[in-house]
Amino acid sequence: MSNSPVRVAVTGAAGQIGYALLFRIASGQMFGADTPVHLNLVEIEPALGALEGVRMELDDCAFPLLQSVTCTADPAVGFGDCDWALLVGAAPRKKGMERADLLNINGGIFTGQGQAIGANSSSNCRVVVVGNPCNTNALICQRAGGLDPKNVFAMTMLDENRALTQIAQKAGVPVTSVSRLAIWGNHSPTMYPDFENATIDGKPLNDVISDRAWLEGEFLSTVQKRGAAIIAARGASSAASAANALVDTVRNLRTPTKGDAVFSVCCASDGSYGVPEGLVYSFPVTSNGSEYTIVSGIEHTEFGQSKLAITTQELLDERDAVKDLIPA
Ligand code: NAX
Repeated sequence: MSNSPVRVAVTGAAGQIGYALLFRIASGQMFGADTPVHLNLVEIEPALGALEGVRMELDDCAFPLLQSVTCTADPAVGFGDCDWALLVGAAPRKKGMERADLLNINGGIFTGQGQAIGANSSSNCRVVVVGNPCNTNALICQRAGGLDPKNVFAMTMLDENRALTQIAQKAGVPVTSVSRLAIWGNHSPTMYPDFENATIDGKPLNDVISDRAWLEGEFLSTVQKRGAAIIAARGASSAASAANALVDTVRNLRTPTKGDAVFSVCCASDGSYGVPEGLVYSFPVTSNGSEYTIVSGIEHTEFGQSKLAITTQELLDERDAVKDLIPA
């Protein structure tokens, strides 16, 4: 039996992540093999020509679940009645641009998109921001649109997946053996992949991997700097793995979490772990299929606490840099 259709808006749909993402949504990998999808593809005016080519390719796949494709540069149309808004598009950082400039340019984009979502989307629309700086863009979007903070997320699943594979390879186990390896904080090089609370085949990770110097050194820096390493090797930033992580994020949020598993997503802090309330911060969470819960009771050593302090401070600085864009 078929479920009701889902309407999904994707911004930056003509970009490289968009190209890796749309075909996976249309084939049913994000919402399941029984859920028909409508795609609302949102781009800036100059990219509409390229977007038309993507639409042709979607047509040429004859996906049974794909009900319609709307291409537009008008956010009011793009976010109209959408159940999910996947905000992938963002202005890239150009040479000589300071981080504050990037924050402000993207702040303008995410203000407009937040307002358009608030005015046009379905009342329970869930928003996942990928475009960087994604945590602060998500905060701006949520405030500008008056959106329920519980419905607005930013993505750190790619960082979690990167960390999982590094740990699994070091321990010589399949990735499925590694659990509870959550990313904390900002999607930036200050993020903290918390290996101290992770498990391998149910045992504390620290009991299986005794090479503490590797964990604190090479492991952390590999995960934190993976984006830059991919640009250096490929000449372009991660796209297929980012799209894959977005598929994982939406599936994780829509599916009840099994057993003692957790997953990483940036969501509004409720004050847990001393993170100021409202800050969009990556935590380990679980889902019951419709709502998520920040996992409580995790203990951090002094080492872990020092890492959390750094990434929290960075997010506070980002919030401060865009304070004019955030209505109180
Ligand atoms: P591309 O430059 O290939 O594509 C971005 C697309 O967004 C372009 O087609 C552009 O026309 C469009 N765009 C710009 N402003 C827009 C607006 N106001 N409305 C609609 N569309 C707009 O970048 P891509 O490689 O696809 O990356 C997209 C974003 O993802 C970047 O900001 C990037 O930094 C970010 N990433 C975030 C990751 C995460 O884990 N959170 C990982 C991957 C990626 O680096």
